Amino acid sequence: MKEKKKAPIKKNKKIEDLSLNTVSTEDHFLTTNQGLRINDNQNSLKAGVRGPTLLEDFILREKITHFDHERIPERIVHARGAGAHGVFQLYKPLKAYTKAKFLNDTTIQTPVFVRFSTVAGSRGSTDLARDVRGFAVKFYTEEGNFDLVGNNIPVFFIQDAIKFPDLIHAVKPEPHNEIPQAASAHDTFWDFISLMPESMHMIMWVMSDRAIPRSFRMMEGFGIHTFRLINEQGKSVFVKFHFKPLLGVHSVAWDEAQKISGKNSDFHRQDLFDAIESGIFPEWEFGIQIIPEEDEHKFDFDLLDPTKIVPEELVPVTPIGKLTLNRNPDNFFAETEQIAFHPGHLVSGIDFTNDPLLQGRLFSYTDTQLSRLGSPNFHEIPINRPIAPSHNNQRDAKMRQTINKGRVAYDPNSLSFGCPFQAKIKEGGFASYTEKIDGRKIRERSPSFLDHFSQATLFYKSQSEPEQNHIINALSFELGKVTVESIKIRTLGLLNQVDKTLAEKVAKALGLKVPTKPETLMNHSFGADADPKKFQSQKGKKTIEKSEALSMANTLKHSIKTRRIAIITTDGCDEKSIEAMKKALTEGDAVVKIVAPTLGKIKGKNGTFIDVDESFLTFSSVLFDALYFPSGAKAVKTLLDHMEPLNALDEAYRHCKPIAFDEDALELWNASYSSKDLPKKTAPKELAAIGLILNGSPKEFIKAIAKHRFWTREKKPV
Ligand code: HDE
Repeated sequence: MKEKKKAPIKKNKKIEDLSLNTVSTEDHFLTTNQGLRINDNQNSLKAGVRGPTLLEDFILREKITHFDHERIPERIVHARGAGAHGVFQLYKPLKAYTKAKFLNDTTIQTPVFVRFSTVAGSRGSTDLARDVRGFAVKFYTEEGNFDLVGNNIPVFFIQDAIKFPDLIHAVKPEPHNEIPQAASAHDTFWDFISLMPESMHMIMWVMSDRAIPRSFRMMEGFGIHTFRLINEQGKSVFVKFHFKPLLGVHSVAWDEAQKISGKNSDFHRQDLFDAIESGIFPEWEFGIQIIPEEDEHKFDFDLLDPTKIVPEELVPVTPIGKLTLNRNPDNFFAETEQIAFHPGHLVSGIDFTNDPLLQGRLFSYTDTQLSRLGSPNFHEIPINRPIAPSHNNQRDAKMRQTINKGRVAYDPNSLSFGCPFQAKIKEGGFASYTEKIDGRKIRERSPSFLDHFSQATLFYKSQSEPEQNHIINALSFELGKVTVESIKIRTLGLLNQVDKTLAEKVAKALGLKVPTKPETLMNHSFGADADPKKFQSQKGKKTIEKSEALSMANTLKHSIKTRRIAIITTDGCDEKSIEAMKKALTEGDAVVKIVAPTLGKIKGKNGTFIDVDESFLTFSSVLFDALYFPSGAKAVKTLLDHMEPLNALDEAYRHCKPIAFDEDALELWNASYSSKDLPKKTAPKELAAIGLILNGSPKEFIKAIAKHRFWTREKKPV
């Protein structure tokens, strides 16, 4: 067999071009799966028009049998998700660090598919659960698929893969009654956590607003584990992967998240789909933190410990390229559901480290695809196929698509002249990094993993005051749902080691006291025969006190792109007041909707008809980022007669969103509960500083929307 010539990779090659299985519904007759044209798809074959259905009806049976098997097992974790196609474009070659071609050739646009997800909930659960979000990227590179299967939080709950089933069993609905769905606020989760001090850093993140993102498009992504990059000379450096969204990192309020779950449980999925359909493509900068081999032991934490970050103040994140999502899937099941990620899908130039969580994952993902997708041929499903040609001697198995020719399916062979050949390293052959390993077989945690608190404290201390308050409230909420007092007390003991004031505030909300001797109640993360003293969790020395990068208060706040703004009005509105605002907002690429008591059209005071997008029945303030009440005395009077406008106003105020009023609409502000929340004579300038624009100025409103939220309006926790 002659070696096939490599097909040149087209720029921005779409995955759909690679799929042999796309079927259009437009240009075909309806047929059976065997290609027989169907004449009647409305009636089954019966013995007489009122008689029994005949077993002979193969058309009916084929259709119903297929239907009966339409579901595949959902992912055991990350079941709920949404995805999109896109491209990765490198900024400049990384030759010094890696030989991976897609990280060296700036003329290539590497196709990608990204799937975002929640972790705990099942496939039909709400998008807005308090949870970690999956951020899994499949790079279809010329040298094979590279999957970066990460999350929107840079650390994880546990240090060793062997604890994963326990963690997931604890967070999933309790097995006796399958309650609660997609929520960590229950006994079993906190029971487990209260006995796992190593989870404290992650707990700070999941109790922060990072766990209730405004949009998938406004989340960071992290590879979490330390990986290796390997260059042509075989030299290795350690690397951490980051994605930073160009729209900044933004979240919603917890009360809002819970309400969105009822009003539109597909909120994130829809947000992603709509943004891509509207042509405002989500973008991230892909960045790396490089740590030379010689610096491996320079930190006060272990690079192999997945409960630790490498603070950006110690090792900056260098942007190396841009990830753009520019095409929605054509079919959710075929693409988003059937995509199969695996941290072990690697390309030459990237390699693993010995992080014990990563090592366990390397087993888990193929195993899970076998049970979920049903066959080792899952790589042949169009969304999983590499664009690099694949040749090997693997054969057969369920649902094999490839028709391998010839009689040779073994290596070495002479009958096929040795084909397919092994590739030399310089021909792109993958060779694992030849790390020196010299150790005893041992089931033990490395002592360098035992500082369970310093980075939890670093995270908490790095938050702004409102962010800290949100963490206190989230912990008080979650533990408030726990029914067993000893679990709450144990958790308070752990929190106390993160930050004393934090623990005291949560204890106060729970009506409890922080335990004085928490140490005796914990540290279960060692084996039965181990000496507990050797494995006591510790608080190590701090390298830095604060990290700006950890606080969302310091995120980008420059754009109103894709923010949703409701203009609430009705007949008698002032057309100019609407038009000027709408124009300014849409010029900034915001999404503007006219909301009125009923659908149809409203009539302005000058007789112009304006289309209504949402009625008071379908509208909810929690589905919008900001509200605008235009002028028009008659309209304002009607709005005051309805419950919804003032409810929406007060709700948006509570959720710290920008709200603008023009002239006559000030009457609505004055009638609101929110206006009474502020000192009577608060100057308009001070109000503008907390996102309340009373002069109808589009410019000021836009500035406020770009800031996203004005958390200082909130009441402080107990
Ligand atoms: Fe996963 N994880 N995981 N995980 N994970 C899965 O694979 C697993 C972990 C992550 O959109 C499963 O195809 C083990 C860390 C994402 O399809 C499964 C351990 C991180 C997704 C699995 C971890 C992740 C998964 C379920 C501990 C962040 C969704 C379905 C050793 C770096 C990918 C599937 C998608 C999915 C196992 C820990 C991220 C069961 C055993 C840490 C984003 O194989």
